[in-house]
Amino acid sequence: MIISRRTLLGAVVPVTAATGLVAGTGAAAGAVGREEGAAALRTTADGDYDGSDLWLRYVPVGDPGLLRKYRESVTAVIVENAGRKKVHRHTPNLSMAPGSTEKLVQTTLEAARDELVRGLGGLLDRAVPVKTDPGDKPSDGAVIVGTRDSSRIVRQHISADDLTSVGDDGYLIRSFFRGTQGFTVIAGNTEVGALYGTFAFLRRLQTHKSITRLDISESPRVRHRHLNNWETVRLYAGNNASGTGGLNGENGTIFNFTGTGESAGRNLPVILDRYIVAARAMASVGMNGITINLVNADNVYLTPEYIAQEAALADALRPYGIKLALSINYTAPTDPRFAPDTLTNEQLDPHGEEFRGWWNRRARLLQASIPDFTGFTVKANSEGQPGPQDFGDDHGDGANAIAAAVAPLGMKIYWRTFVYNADVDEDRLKRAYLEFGYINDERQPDGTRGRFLDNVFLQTKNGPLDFQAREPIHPMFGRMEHTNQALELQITQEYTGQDEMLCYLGPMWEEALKTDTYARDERGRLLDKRLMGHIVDGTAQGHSDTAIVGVANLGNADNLTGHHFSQANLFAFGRQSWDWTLDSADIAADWVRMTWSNRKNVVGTIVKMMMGSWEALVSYQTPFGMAHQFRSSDHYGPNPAERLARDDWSPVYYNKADSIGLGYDRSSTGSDFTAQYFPTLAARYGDIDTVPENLLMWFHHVRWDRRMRSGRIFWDELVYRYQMGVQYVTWMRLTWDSLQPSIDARRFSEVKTKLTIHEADAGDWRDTCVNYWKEFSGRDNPADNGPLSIKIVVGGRTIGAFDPSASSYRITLPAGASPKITKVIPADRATRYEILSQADDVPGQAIVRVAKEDFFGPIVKDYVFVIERAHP
Ligand code: BDP
Repeated sequence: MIISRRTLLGAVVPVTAATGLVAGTGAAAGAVGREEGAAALRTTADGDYDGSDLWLRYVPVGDPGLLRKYRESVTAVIVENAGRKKVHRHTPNLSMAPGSTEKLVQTTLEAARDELVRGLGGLLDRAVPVKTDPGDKPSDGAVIVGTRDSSRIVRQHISADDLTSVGDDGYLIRSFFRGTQGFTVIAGNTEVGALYGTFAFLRRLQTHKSITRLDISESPRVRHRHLNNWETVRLYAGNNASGTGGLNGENGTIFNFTGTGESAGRNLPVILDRYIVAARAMASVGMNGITINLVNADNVYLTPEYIAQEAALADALRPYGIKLALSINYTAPTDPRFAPDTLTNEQLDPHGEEFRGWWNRRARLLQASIPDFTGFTVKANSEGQPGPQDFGDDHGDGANAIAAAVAPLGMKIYWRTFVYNADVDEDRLKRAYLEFGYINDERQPDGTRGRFLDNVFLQTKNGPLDFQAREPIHPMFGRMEHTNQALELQITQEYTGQDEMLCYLGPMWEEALKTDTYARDERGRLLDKRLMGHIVDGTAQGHSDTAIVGVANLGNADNLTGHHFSQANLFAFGRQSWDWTLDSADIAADWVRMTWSNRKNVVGTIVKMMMGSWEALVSYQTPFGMAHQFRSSDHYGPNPAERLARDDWSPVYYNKADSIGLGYDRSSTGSDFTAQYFPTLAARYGDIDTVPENLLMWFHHVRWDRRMRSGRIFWDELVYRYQMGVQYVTWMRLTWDSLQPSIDARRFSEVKTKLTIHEADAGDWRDTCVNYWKEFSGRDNPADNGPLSIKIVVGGRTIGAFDPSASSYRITLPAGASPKITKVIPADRATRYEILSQADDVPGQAIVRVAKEDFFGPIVKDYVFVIERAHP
């Protein structure tokens, strides 16, 4: 039976594994019988914990020795003048909803102080007193937070020069200890910097790191670290299982603008706990902005009624250093909702005063209530959204018009490059550069190059298509040297398993950010710093204004992200947008320690699950550079045969399956998209012999019988790769079961349920795709040569040709032959196997578990043999 997300929708799932057995982390470890539902019976004190604190849970430090040390080093919190620098508050009646546990603060230092009180109190399992006046000398064990302006101790111990180096958002954390006697200073140039330092300090305790000899100096590599919150689509964290809907008249969004019925009265300016939790979580990893609405923007967000609600939200987020922005629609000025201040289509001339004046007035209206409002995100001439091209103007004209209108207000325009007008080129991947590149190159009257204004960012997805699980980098990175460029990543898992599949995206972003663009300067010399991350952080080409944007996954579900493991993607996005050079495995380890447990085996096991999860998803969905095979209805499951009204929305357009092979030729013999890359990459990707195999079908039509680097032919390797993806998910499911004693009950069983669905749906991807490819290749599934292929000896006969995609195998024995498996012969010598059960008699069943460590992690397959007697 296939238990799929579509048939289940959130219900509790019965176990599917025929075995009911659980493996240890070593995959083929000993079997322990366990019944479904046992997790629910094993309630611990926090067994019902729902994940609503994200990674800011602050459970007591479990290791007694460490707890003692921490308690010695931290005995008091000192925040001088915490209440002095009140942030702007527009909304007089801002209030927490009745019964809230979070609270509103009015200064950033109050937020820092309260976080320390909460965090240290939880971690040290005892209250830590707060002092406002340190006296002459800080007491031993004091943790002092502030700026040179707010705190005398900071002034005495941290020089202005030292602080200068960390800029506006950075911080220093220094220990002034002699043995166990001494204190800790956390300082920033701004209160927000000090807040970031506070969270970094708490993170050290949460992850059981030392806190005594600290000399930490941190500052972000990228200036604007923003979320784009798509509040109505691709949101998999609404508290209603039917998708993005919410309960009690709420929609699924994290922020409630439209509550009616039972939820009426909970609209902003009523602040719900989750707003503050999200703000704390964002600040804890250094995010400093949020565009609160979908890129297919609804103009309602620009109406006075909505602006009043936005102002209230901005008030609540402001102490945490988070600034608001909005997505807008290019033709908003014509919307009758703005009457009498509306324009006609004729007045939408980007060079004219009317259009610019309108945007300036709207932006001033916003700024009057939200003084630190940062600007607009614009999706124009993309997927039916209007834009300058509808009126004979280009993206440069449109972006510059709105940018010029808001520049005097200090605001910026994030103009998206996700455009793909079919008239521009047959190959969708080429279109963005064709529409934007020439504007970047254009010589200006003053002799400089590039027409986009300084307060325009071109916001570009990491890959040239659309957030697929593996894409090559977008060729515009490095090519837009006269333009500010923002990188857009998708945190919400539209194409990476939504809220059902465990898929940690840190390694994917790391792969993209650390890809060498081989960018050259105008004289053709390779740049020194030219990884995608260097382009994005401005060091490659000397840009000082820089941005990374994450399409967010926050909803109103109890755990805010739908899948408990999707919290990790939000966390990783924050960490990587602060410092893209970080190692995604280290980030995962921090998150696991903060979210699940600090026990060594738990950390190691969960990190291992996370680290292979993305490559596994690539393998069972779109291996070897296959692109977009999603069914159009929901972008969750597969439909490789789908042909839609638009060619470039259709899986068939991307797979180009035929009797010769599979994949899209974008080399010079095909669409020549590869020519958009710098020469080194163009050559590497353009040649089927040098392109990395994991990008193969992005660039080439691959013959079914092509010899792969493994020695196998493409068809065999392709099928095995689909199988390996599923086999990894099997390993994750079994491994998660082994963690039951260490994980609180509710979250354990919720993840377990999802992994069961995940495994079934991964199998669906494999089977749907492979069966469809078979119609073109005319080949059968390979059997005896895969990573987990086996033959068995039963009743003296060697039997093989077991297709690893199958869930069970029928074996017919001659009369008199014993049903015992006497030998298992794996194809790959690195494979381990275990006979989990044997048939004593016929008809009967035997199970052989086969496992190995492959390039992205452990893979497991249970061969279930149904053994029968031949009828005479
Ligand atoms: C696609 C989504 C669509 C978005 C679009 C975008 O399916 O909902 O509107 O991206 O980025 O992936 O604008």
